[in-house]
Amino acid sequence: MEQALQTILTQRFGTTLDTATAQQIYLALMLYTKERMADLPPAEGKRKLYYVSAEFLIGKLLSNNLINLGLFDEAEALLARHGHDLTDIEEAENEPSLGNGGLGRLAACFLDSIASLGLCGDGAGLNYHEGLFYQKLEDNKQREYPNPWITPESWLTDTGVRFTVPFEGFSLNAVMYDVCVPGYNGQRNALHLFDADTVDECIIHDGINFDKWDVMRGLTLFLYPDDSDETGRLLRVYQQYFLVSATAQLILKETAERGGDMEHLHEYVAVQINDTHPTMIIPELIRLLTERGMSMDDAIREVSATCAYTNHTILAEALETWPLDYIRRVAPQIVPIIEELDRRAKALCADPRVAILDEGGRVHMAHIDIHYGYSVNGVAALHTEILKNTELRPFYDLYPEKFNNKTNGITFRRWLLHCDRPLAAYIESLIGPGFKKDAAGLERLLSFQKDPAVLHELRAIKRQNKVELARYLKASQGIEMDPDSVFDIQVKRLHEYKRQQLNALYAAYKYLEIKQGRIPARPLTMIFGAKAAPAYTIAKDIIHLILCLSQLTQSDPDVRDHLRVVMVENYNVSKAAKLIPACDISEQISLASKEASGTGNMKFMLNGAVTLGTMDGANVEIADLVGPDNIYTFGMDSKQAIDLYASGSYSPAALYDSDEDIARLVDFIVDRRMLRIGDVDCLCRLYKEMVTKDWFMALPDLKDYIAVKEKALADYEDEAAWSRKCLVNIAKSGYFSSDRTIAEYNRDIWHL
Ligand code: 26V
Repeated sequence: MEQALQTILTQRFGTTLDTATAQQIYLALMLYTKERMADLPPAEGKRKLYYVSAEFLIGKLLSNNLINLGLFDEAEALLARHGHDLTDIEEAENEPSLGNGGLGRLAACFLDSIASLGLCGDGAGLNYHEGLFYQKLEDNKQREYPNPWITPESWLTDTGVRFTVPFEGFSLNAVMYDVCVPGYNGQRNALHLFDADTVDECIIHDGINFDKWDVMRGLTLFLYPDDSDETGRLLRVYQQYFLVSATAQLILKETAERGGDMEHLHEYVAVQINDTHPTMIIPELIRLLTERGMSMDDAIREVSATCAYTNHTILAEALETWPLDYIRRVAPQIVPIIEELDRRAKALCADPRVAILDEGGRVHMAHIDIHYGYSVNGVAALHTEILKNTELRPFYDLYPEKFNNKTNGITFRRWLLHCDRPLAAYIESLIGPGFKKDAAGLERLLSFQKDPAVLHELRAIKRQNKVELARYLKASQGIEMDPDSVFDIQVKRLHEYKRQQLNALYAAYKYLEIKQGRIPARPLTMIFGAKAAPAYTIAKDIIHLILCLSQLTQSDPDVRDHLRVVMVENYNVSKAAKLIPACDISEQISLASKEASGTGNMKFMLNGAVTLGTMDGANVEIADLVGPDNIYTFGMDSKQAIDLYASGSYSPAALYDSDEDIARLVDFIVDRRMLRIGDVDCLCRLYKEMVTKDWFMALPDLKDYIAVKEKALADYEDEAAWSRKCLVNIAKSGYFSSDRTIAEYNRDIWHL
């Protein structure tokens, strides 16, 4: 490695390992790693998986790739000999933000596990030049900026493969870039990212604005362009069709090259449709097969035996429907196929709840997937039950055999071995290296539950991680944090159902307690990180609320030594890797039934944080695994929440009027101390929303939340008992390895 890096540095920059800049060393390491990955044999198999997704939140790749190649330690030691720290070198890498949150990160973890299990399966997505926006916090508000990440040399390799994607009135050239996905066991797969060669960043102006009519130049600029107007929504349809048309062409090309027989496509190909964004791959594959001479009946049968669908949400507003007219304007060639699929579905079942085309002319994307796919899965046990019994009940009655659960998972390579090296090394010293290949082996840690030296060391590692995080946030955002305070962390996309507002109301509670002289035993640091969709007003108001609380607590000498509220700017994968190992309390407080799974909850658990959460998503499975002593749960359960919605009887105003404790905290949003700091319109709008709508029912759970959080903070003071909870959480987290999840997908769905 030394010789190879030295050669690259000399040839490219006329420099040496001793004198090169971090940027130059990063580039040399990246090029070297790319070469090593190209040496790996590609995974092979008769049936090949295509994991099709609008998002792949892969994060920075250098360390992850080095770990999977088994080269990390060598690289680290080599750099150290030349006076460099691999962590600093990593800072030189741009982070691609090709996802919003859990759904995209899940896809990235899955690619890692598919390759590590030696399965033959590639990802297919889009090469967004700016990804999701870059978030800056200015004047206590979120502002959006472009987030470019592609440099002349990057992990992307132009494959030379091109497909023509036909749109109404014009066509675009889909350029296929590959990102290599090395498995932990020495095989490789690929992530194919399609791009339009006409895209042009120059059309971006004033933050993240651009002319959304200009499809040719704007197609793959951003992930989720603002869809608050029709042009934005149409652009989403253009993006989706571009993705699926290129992917479908790739599938047929590769299948032919592998000697596959199109008449039996499903024997050679499995397509996993990640949420409904790639749903049009179903009519597109049917179109391409019929174009090649297959009958409509045969094409529908083959495609239905090839495609499987994963549902990631029950939120009605997130279940995609597109006007058929939009699809006609973008890709009219698939409209007759969608109409045919709809006719057949209606002939099978007259129930309008399972129709593909509704009376308003909208296409229900998930309905295409369920009728014309062979598997429908939810992403956590509770979520799948809700799909079967409530949200997709009529479909479950029609096709009970299609429904199955695949509880999400995370790759332990990134979320333990890479992000918390001291903890991983300590675990290895206790139980040996077996857990790195088989995460279930972590259970062996349970035998140390009563070992005071182990419990003490776990606490020491956590403290050191908190010191590192404090140092990082001081350097990056000028934030002071006390590593001896409790680090309570809620990092995830901003959405009302995730209830960051509930956590913010706790901050108001704590502030008022401290002002009244009730000083906590130990200071508390409440850390938030979240991006809000640019057009989601209330979400941005919640960010504003948190930032105002941050300024208020920080500027009050009575409070700042006991309570600190911190908002991390531009929360992303690499920040997650710094935050999660430093966490004491993991906030997973969604309204029960609304968080399909959550995957942050798993990452925190694996890194020895204790969950404070509702009985929602995978929290339910975490609670089952660790037992009631090792998790803090509160609030309504999913049945209560679903029933309360169904009864239509919830009135936040009535609760506010009848409970002065709740009223006092909600009122604090518009307290004069807050209005002095913040934007009156934003705070008043949020206050009004909480009192009159509170659609995700934060107020009924507020008092229980406060009580349980107080209990957790009190328990933290018993060092050994708390450390034991951390240990049990780590030991029981093996179930949430994405290797387990992927093995189940393969066993039950893909059969690769
Ligand atoms: C999408 C949208 C789009 C429009 C407005 C509001 C809204 C709200 C939520 C969503 C979520 C889309 C799907 C998604 O990202 N689901 C997440 O998938 C993760 C991986 O399975 C899972 O862990 C999270 O619980 C789930 O929210």
